[in-house]
Amino acid sequence: MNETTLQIVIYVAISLAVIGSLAVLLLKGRKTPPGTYTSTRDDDDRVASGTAGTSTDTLERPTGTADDVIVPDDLRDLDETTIGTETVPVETPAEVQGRLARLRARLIRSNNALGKGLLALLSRDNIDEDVWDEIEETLLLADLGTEPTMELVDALRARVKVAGSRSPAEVKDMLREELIKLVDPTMDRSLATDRHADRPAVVLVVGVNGVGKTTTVGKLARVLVADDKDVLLGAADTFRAAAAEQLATWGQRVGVPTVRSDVDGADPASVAYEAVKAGIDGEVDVVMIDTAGRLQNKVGLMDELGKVKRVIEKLATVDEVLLVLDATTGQNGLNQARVFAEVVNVTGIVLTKLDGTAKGGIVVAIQRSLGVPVKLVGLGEGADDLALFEAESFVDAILN
Ligand SMILES: Nc1nc2c(ncn2[C@@H]2O[C@H](COP(=O)(O)OP(=O)(O)OP(=O)(O)O)[C@@H](O)[C@H]2O)c(=O)[nH]1
Ligand SMILES: [Mg+2]
Repeated sequence: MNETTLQIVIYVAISLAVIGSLAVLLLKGRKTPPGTYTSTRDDDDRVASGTAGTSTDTLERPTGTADDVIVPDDLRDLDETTIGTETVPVETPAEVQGRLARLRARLIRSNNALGKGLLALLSRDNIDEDVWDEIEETLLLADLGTEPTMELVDALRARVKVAGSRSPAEVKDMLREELIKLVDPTMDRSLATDRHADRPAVVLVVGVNGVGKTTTVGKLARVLVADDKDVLLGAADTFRAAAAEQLATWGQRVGVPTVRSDVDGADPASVAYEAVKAGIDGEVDVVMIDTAGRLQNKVGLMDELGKVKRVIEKLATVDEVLLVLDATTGQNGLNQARVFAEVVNVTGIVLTKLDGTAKGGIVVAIQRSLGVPVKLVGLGEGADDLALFEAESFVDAILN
């Protein structure tokens, strides 16, 4: 064998060894994209969260009641994202305080016709029955709901009678006061996101499909990060393959990890459980769980949601259940709200897409029908287009 042949043999041998090692690594590896995710789990973890005394190789789906099932199979592929700084640059979220006032242009654009219309009608010298009818119609068209509309019209009638002639400024003040009363500034709109002594606050986000749940979780993560909180996300929407990816991307943008399953159709309750467990172990302040939303009349979805909540409650309390509703869907949104409220104890409403509708009255209608405050409003698709709701700023934007 001459020297060149020997060199070729050594070269081929080294190449084979490198390829072999890579193949072994790949076989051991998981399905997640390289560089973006690293598993924080090992086999011991899986056994610990599975059925005691069984090995990972022989784990089977446990039988028993649905509430007890933390399905080990589903847990096998749970990953926790690392902060994907290489692929998604970490951003600094916008200041949270006063966002509604800053985003008022969006509300003015969509809801100003309502305010302007009411002011014009109420400024007429002679407000006869026809005008009152028009006022009533304007309010109903804005989705205020029958009862609040009647209340407002009665209050305005009484005040107009007492006031006699009115300057435009007086009319505006009067309408502002009465609208604020309806929107109810006394409702507690604070978010229960303060960490408990030994565990994180848990926020569950629910709603039918397409209303903006995942977007809201992403935007809210930014609000909490801006407030200096440690946040962890749980992708309990296991129905759609892209759902976890969508959520994880939101998280990565503000350096927040996401617990997810790579198995399509994995048990959402398992993912929620693992997320809360990771949140407890990692001593984070808030764990936020995104859920799937198919039609509310599917009993299965409702059962699933109830189970997600009960399973989380084995580890922690669910401090906040946010129901996301699309403001553009009007009455339909109210029906959805009632169905969800029967299954989970809704503690706050997130009203999305208020930038795209003139039906701002839905705020009042929803609060009345559920007895639950609107806590957040979505005013656009941008990352920081989510604002804490404030009655005064909202009414001011409508009447501007
Ligand atoms: N204009 C506007 N669009 C919004 C707002 N919030 C969400 N969206 C858009 O609504 C669409 C649906 O949002 P998602 O967050 O995916 O909705 P989802 O409820 O998670 O949907 P599923 O996961 O399919 O149930 C996206 O295109 C969002 O950008 C908002 O406040 N204003
Ligand atoms: Mg979603």
